[in-house]
Amino acid sequence: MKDYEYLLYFIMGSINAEQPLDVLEKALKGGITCFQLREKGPGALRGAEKMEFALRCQRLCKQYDVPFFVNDDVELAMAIKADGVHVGQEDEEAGSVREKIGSHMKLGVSVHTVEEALAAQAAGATYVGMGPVYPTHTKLDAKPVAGTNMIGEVARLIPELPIVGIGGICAMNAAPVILAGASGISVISAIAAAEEPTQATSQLKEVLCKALSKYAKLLKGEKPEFP
Ligand code: FQP
Ligand code: MG
Repeated sequence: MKDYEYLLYFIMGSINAEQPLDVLEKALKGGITCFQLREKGPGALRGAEKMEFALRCQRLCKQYDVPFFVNDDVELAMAIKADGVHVGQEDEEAGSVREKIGSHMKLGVSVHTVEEALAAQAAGATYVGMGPVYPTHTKLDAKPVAGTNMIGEVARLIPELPIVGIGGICAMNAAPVILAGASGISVISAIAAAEEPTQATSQLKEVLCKALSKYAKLLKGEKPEFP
């Protein structure tokens, strides 16, 4: 079974927008289903300021009943009782994170191969992030563009493990990620850099919902009614 909690997964840090809390609230109003605080890069908050900002984001997410994840910082995630934490292959090892956070908190792990996906699942990952699906400017140390093929492979091999596609995804190119078997997509710029974040979010959501119903029909062997 897929878990559509990750259908529209917004990631942001304080440096990704001029008014980040305002953008987060607009994204929540527009219908994001999950949020990750990714506080890194030049000028990112640290220490007490980071914690304060995290708590504000968390409070907003609670108001909209949207799960709140922390990127990389396992200690912060535990200190503020986030819903989950996300780590990559260069961060703390997934198995040791799972041991620290216990069985209740959610764990996202970035993977780039089938082997990494299997290892992440064995280590206790709740979902995996896969990308960059398309070229991105937001992450300077991003790996080469992966497209959607690897998502399809992992989805077929581990159907019970939700996959989140990430990297360069926007309303125009989101559908193929879902049709490849991802449970959702993750965006930073498509919402944080939008002139109207609420509208950008609801537009993305509509594209995703349409792609999902098309995907469900394809799985059942029915002909979808829209292109
Ligand atoms: N997938 C996702 C998610 N979130 C992420 N932050 C990443 C992938 C990337 O450690 P990582 O994780 O490779 O880089 P960074 O810490 O710089 O983000 F699936 F949640 F969308
Ligand atoms: Mg990381």
